[in-house]
Amino acid sequence: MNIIDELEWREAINQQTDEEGLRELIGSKSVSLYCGVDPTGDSMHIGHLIPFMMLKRFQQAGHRPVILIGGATGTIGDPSGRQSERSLQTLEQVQDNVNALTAQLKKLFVTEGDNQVRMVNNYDWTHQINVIEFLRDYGKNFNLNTMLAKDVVASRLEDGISFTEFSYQILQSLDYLHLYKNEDVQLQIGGSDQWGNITSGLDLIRKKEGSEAKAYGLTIPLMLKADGTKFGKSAGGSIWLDPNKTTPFEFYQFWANTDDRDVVKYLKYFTFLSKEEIEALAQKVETEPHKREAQKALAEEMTRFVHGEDMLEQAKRITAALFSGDIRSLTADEIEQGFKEMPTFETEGEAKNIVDWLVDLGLEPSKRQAREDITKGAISMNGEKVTELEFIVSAEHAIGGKFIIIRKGKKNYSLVKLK
Ligand code: 485
Repeated sequence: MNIIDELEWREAINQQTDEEGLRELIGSKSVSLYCGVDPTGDSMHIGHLIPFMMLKRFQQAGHRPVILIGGATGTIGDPSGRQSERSLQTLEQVQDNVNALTAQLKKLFVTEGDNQVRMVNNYDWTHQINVIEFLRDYGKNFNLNTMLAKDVVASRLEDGISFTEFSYQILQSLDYLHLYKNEDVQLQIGGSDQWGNITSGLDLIRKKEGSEAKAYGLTIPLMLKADGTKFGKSAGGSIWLDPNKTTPFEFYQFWANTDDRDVVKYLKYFTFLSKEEIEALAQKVETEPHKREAQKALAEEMTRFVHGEDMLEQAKRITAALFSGDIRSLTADEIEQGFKEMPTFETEGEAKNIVDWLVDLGLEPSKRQAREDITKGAISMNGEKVTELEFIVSAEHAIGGKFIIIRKGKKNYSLVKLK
């Protein structure tokens, strides 16, 4: 299967500027292609990942990816997909974000020794362009009517858009021209919101390099969920790639909780599993959905890709421990990850009778209720039932000196932190 057929099978193509032309080009040689991202934050989320994974698919098919970090465009801010003007970030903020995103992307896509992914920063060729050069050499090639007609701009005209954001499309166009001339790049990809910017770059290339210039654009569809809610968010917000923002365990859980109606779509769209592997998993969703094998495969593939094998193992251990109640096998760090979203209580850690301890912390409403729950075996501490009313809780019970896990009933977990 060639790469375009594969992307079609994966339902990963939204629009193309010249379907036949691109097929021909891709079939004839190893093509350089690029995707850019702006340093508007210090981490990417899973929505950003998709176009970069596409780059990797192209790479696996023998093509040559370029990742662009928008050190220049990030100081302006892309108006695409936004209803209102952005506030400017300071230049220091942008630089910090450039560093953070560069490290994140390098970790995922630039492998030591086999350094085939080129990373570039548009600040390098943009910062020295002066205003006269900008207006004479580039501005002349942009037709105001065409610029105004771009969805992004048109949708903002009523409420207003600054000249700064309006000009964003020119900067991104300069990038494509620069990469076309200097890095042999002939294809730009991005999310569907990037269509206007990509086609604007192609217009510039044709004007400056001649109408025969072989350059193309391809966008990737927005991921929609079967239940109509926005993809890529959990109760806690975006799913970040930075493990300090979204822990590997939370990341794993996000994918493991995918709806049956979405899981095959995600396997195609996000993972590097083959058509045969995905078809076999799709079968499992039909015949034994309760086993959730497709979800497990998705969660494993994604967590391994973003966080590595060790973090995947950790996420699975936490998941298994929460399921079986065998909390003692977890380290303090694993508990912190696994119980981040659960009710948390704090104590000084002085030795105390279990009944008083539960009531004082607010884990039980009354001593009577506490005694009843303990006697009927409904209370576990760190995975072990506490049935003695005389039991004394102390700092010694804290895992790693930090945490005590209380389970009430089957799956009512609370985290008690020692101050
Ligand atoms: O030459 C370029 C300069 C900047 C950009 C691309 C090429 C970044 C682009 N304008 C942009 O804003 N991208 C978004 C971002 O940076 O957050 C998102 C897109 C999304 C997808 C993702 O980047 O909204 O569709 O392309 C990688």
